[in-house]
Order: sequence, then structure tokens, then C-alpha cells
Amino acid sequence: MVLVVSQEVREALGSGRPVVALESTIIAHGLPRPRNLQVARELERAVRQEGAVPATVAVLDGRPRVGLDQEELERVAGEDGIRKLGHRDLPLALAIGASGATTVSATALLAAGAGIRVFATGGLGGVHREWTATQDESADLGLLARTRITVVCAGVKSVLDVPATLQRLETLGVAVAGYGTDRFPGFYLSDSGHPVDWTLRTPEQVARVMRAQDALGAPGSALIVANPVPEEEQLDPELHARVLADALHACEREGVTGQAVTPFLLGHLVRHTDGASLDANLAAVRGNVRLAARVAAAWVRA
Ligand code: PSU
Ligand code: MN
Repeated sequence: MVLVVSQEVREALGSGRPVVALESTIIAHGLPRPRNLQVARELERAVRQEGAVPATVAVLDGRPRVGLDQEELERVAGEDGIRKLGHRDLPLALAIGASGATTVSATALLAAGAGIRVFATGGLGGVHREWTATQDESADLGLLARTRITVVCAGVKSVLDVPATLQRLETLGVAVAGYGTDRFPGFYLSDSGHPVDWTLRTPEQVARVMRAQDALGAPGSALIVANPVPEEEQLDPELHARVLADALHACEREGVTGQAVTPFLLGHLVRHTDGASLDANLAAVRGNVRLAARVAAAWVRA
């Protein structure tokens, strides 16, 4: 097995303790430095406070790692030239000895490979606006259609075409449930403006769905638990709409494409909301990490 699983994570998995996978792209490319390192540490601490073991995932010098020590976390947050790796990039990075942060798709693949069932992030990638012209759809969706993992997130990033993304998830057969809500959350916003068909209300209920997935067998697809940012911590919806329109224009004007699109849009929002989008993003991720830890605990108890 090429995966390097940290001793702490290995022992936790071996003894049936709860483990939560965390992605690293949000750290390396989704948040400004040096705040990103503080956040990476804070998220790991939050998982521990809830009684679970954090397993941040990244590739360092061509080795895929599940569970990072302090020095490794610092490299992900601060090293120049850290790449952004989707799951398709993993074999290339491994063969060449590259270092990179893992997106939702790469993290889900590696975490599932290590035997981890619960994963927390901010917002998933999805179908971009202007999809008909660019065909830009995050590889997150396709990978989650064939990976048995539970992803706790605040919906999909609001820079995307949310209804198109929900439709793709339906087409791909990925289960989606709101946590404590029948509205699909909107990442920076508590409500994306779109409904969700299923509502789950407790970590135990989420764990029961996971058991039912296993009982039903193939196809091994994900479960998306969409957990809204608390309303009092969301980004002002009007400010969001205004700055996002501006960000999308800037993206087009500057000819940003491919992997650079998401970090560009998120960065633009942070700069033009005076950091308010960052606060909302962090509030969402924090809530997701805590809920994921509780789901992981219910899962190992089950
Ligand atoms: N959620 C955040 N910030 C991020 C991301 C998610 O709060 O930076 C990252 C995730 O790693 C996700 C990726 O997988 O953005 C999607 O990128 P793309 O649209 O290029 O697939
Ligand atoms: Mn893309």
C-alpha cells in the first residue's frame, strides 16, 4: 500500500475509535496565509474536542499521507509551489515526487483507501455557472458517485450553479440530506434558495443511513450531509450577491480557467467583503468538522 497513514490514525482505526478526514486544498488554496495554518490547527483541535482523531490528507514529496504531524501541516499551509491535486492528479504527483494539497475528490479517495468513513470540508465543488461554454464541473461529483464515504459540508460553493449541481448529484445517484433543515445550504449562506428532499436530525440517524448504504451494497456512492452555517454567522445575502457577480466578471475578464477558477473566486470574495466571507467560510467549516466528529462517533458505536 502506498498510503502513509500516521500512527495515531492507524491506531484509532485499529481500535475502533472515531476518525474524521480533513482536506488540505481549503488550507493551501482556499484561505489566505498565514491565517490558513491557524485554521488547519483549529480544525484538528475541534475534531479532538469532540472526541475523534483528525486525519488531514495531503501528498508530500510524492507520498500520499493520511494524518499529518505539525511540521507536515506547516508545509501544506506555507510551502511555495504546493499544488492542488484532484484525484486524477494523484498518480502523476506520486510518480514525480510532487507535493500538493488534496481536493475533496483526492481526499475522499485516499481517506476511503485508509478505511476512514467520515470526512468534513467547507463546500463541495460542482457545476460552474457558464457550464455550457466551459464544461467546468468539479471532479468532486464523479468521485463521490463511486466512493463510499460520508461528507459533511455546507452544501456546494455558492460561486457554482447550485441547482445544476443538485441535478448532477441526482443523476449520479449521490445521496443528499440536509442536517436539521429541508433547505439546501448555500456555503456562505444558510440557505441556497433550493430545497433538499431529505432531512436528518441526529448523528445517530446519519450513522443509520450509512449502515443502510452498506446493507444495500453496490454502488459504493457517498452520502452528503449538508449542514448549514448558523444564520447569525452567514454572509449578508445582499453583499454576497453583489460581490459574487463582480467576482464572476473579474474571472471572465482575466481569463481564469481550470483549477484556478475556484481559488480565484474565493479569494476575490474575501478581499471584497472585508474578510466577512472568510468569517462565514470558517464558521461553516467549524460546524461541519464538529458534526463530522459526532457522526464518526455514532458510526463506530453503531
Ligand atoms: N471548500 C472550501 N474551500 C475550498 C474548497 C472547498 O471551503 O477551497 C476546495 C475543495 O478542495 C474542493 C475544491 O474539492 O475546492 C474544488 O475545486 P474545483 O472546483 O477546481 O474542482
Ligand atoms: Mn473546475
